[in-house]
Amino acid sequence: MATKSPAAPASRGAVVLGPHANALTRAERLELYYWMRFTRSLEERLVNLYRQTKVVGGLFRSLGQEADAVGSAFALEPGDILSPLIRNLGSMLVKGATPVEILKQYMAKGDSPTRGRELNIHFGDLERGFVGQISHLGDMVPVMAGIALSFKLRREKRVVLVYVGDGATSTGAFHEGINFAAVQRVPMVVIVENNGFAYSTPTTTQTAAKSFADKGIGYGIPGVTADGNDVLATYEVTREAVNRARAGGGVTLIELMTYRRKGHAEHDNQSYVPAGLGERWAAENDPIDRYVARLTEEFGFSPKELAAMDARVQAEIDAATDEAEKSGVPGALDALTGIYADPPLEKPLWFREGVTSAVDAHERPVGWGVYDAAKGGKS
Ligand SMILES: Cc1ncc(C[n+]2csc(CCOP(=O)(O)OP(=O)(O)O)c2C)c(N)n1
Repeated sequence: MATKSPAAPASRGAVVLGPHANALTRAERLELYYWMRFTRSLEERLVNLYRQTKVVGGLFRSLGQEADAVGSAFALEPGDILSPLIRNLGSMLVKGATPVEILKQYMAKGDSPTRGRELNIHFGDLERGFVGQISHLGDMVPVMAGIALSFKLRREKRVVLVYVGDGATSTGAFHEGINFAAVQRVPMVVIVENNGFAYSTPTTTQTAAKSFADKGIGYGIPGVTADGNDVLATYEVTREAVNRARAGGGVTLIELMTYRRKGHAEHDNQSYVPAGLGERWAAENDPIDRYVARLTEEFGFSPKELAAMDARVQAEIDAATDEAEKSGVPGALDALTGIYADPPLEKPLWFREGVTSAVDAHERPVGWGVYDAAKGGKS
C-alpha cells in the first residue's frame, strides 16, 4: 500500500535491482545520470533567466521529480510515443527535445517550436515521439488511448506512455480515457505522478483511495506503485509495463511516489506546505543524490567521472543559452501564420491601413455605430 506522500519522505532502504535495471549497460547507467543532471541544470538556468525577466510566463519546475521523468521515458523504444506534462522536461529530453528548443520556448522566441505562441514545454514532435500537451488535466489520456488504438489497428508494435498528476486523476477525461484503453486492451502505460500536491491541494484531499494504483482494479488492469525518486526502480516498473503492452497485454497503471519540491510554478510561495517538509525531502530523498550514491558505491563510477559529466552538461547548457538568446521575438504579423489561408485571400490587417492609432479611427464597420457615453451609448 502506498504512503500518502505529503506526510514524510519515502524510506531510502537498499533496493534490489530487478531484471530490467540489472540488464542496463554501464553506458546506459551513466546516461540516466546525464539526463537527470541535465534536467535539473537546465531548469536552474531557466530560473536564472526567469529572474532576469527573459522567461515570459510561468516557469514550472520538476525539482525532485527528475528520476520519475527520466527513468520512465528511458524504458521506451525509439518508435514509442509519450505525452509529457509540465513536470516532464526530463522525459522530453530523453526523447530528443533539445535544450535550445526548450530555452527558446520559455523565452517566447520567434523561431521557437511554437514561434512564441505557447511557452514552457508545450510543443510536440511525433517523429521524435512526444506529443504536445493539452493543458486541461486528464485530457491526454483519451488522446493517447486513441494513438495506442491506431498502433493496435495497424498492428504496429509500438507503445504509448501518458503522464498524469494526482490532481488529473479526479477528472472525467482520465476516467473515460483509461476505461476505453483498458477495454480495448491498447498498448498503453499510464503513469500517475503522486507528488503530494495538485497546485495547493494535498493528495490526502484529492482522493479517498488508499493509493492511486488501487484504481487499476476498477478498470480491470494491473496497478503498481513504485519509488519515483529511485531512477532504477522507475525504469524497472515502466519497462515491465511497456514490454507487457507491446506483447498485447494491454494497459498498466503505475503510481510513482515522489514529491514536488517547488510550488506549482515559480511564482507560488508554497505557503500551504507544512514547514520543513520540502527541506526534508531535499535532504533525505533527493533522486540525484540517491543515484550518485548507487553509481559510486554499487556500480563503480568514480566521482571524477561524474564531475566530468556535470561539466559536459554545464557546457552544453551554456552553449544552448547563448544560441537561444540570439534569437529575436516573433514579428507581429506572425500571429496570423498558420491560422488563416496561406496565401491570404485578403491582405492581412487591411482594415488598419492608414490608421495610426485606435483613437484616430474605429476598427469596426461604420454600420455598428460607436459608443458615446454622453448619449447613453447611442451614436
Ligand atoms: C481540467 C483542469 N482543471 C484545472 C486546471 C488548472 N490546473 C493546472 S495544473 C493544476 C494542478 C495539477 O496537479 P497535478 O495533476 O497533481 O499535477 P502536478 O502539478 O502536481 O504535477 C491545476 C488545477 C487545468 N489545467 N485543467
